[in-house]
Amino acid sequence: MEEDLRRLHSEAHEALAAIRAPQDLEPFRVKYLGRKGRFTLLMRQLGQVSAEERPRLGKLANDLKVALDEALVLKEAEFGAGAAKAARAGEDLTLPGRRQPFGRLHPVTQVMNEVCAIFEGLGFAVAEGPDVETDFYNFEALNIPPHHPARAMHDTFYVNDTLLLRTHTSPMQVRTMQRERPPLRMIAPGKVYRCDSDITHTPMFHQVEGFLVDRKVSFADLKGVLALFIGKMFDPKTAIRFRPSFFPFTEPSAEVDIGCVICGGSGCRVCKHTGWLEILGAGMIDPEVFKKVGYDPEEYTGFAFGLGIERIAMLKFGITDIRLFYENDLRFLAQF
Ligand code: 2NL
Repeated sequence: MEEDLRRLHSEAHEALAAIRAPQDLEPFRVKYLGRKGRFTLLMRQLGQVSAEERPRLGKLANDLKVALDEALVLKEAEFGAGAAKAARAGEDLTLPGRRQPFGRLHPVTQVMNEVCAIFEGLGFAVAEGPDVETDFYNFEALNIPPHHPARAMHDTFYVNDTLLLRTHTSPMQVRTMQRERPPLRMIAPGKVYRCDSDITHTPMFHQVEGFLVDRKVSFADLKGVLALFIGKMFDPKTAIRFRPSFFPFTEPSAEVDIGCVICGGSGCRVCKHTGWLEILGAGMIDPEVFKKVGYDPEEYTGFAFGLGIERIAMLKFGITDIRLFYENDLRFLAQF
């Protein structure tokens, strides 16, 4: 019996040492250590051994079995964690892994980050705020009283009588002026909402508004800051022109055009053969706005501007339909 045990033990260890592939481990375990395995069957014969021999042989059999169990565990570890289990399930761990596709930032996010980085580089702070606003912050404080025609122009989504989805990010600038004193320079990036939808409008789009307030701020400061921004955002040699315009919250007001980035000014479909593209609106903050936030318009002046991110992204990337940004088609999004 003792000899049988020792022979089986050394045979099993040799067989284990010869194993080269993880899928051979499980047949080995069944053959030697399974319920009907050779070691198990031999141990059952202990019942026939004489009573004085039984304790010693019983202990020997058990020690040899434990040693074989441990050797099997070590062998499994040699093939790597879980390899033996995977092999039993018919998986091949030598196959190369499936690659995770790389993601990227949405083109609107890319342009948004770029715009913010340029103004942050000029020392502007960044302020974000809620999409649902009060009538006061979105309209009243910006010199747009009830029944003003500009309200109809903004195609507002109302939540109830006093709450609405902000139509621009100016509310954050109003809050900042209420809370702090000049000198101030800040940009407000974020989502804005207008009930409008066609190839150049979506009901939600992104805007960056900015403003600067101090003593003796002039229109020349506005021109300087915007020229710097446009030079960094587009080609540094891009032509710029200011056209007189009107906003209830600025006086004087201007719309800013750049030389067409598509045709270089000679005229094409994108610039409607004018050679110019409108990229933002701006102006000197109206004294009425300063009064709403408790600033003395005799003491302070300031400029403000607003630009649509989707519009800039369309010009930069040559996209003709704004709705492509929001269809989540990876064939489109993966190009940026
Ligand atoms: C446009 C025009 C503009 C402003 C936004 C502003 C904000 C305050 C006071 C005065 Cl708190 N003005 N913002 C000024 C001029 C133009 O946006 O076309 N945006 C897409």
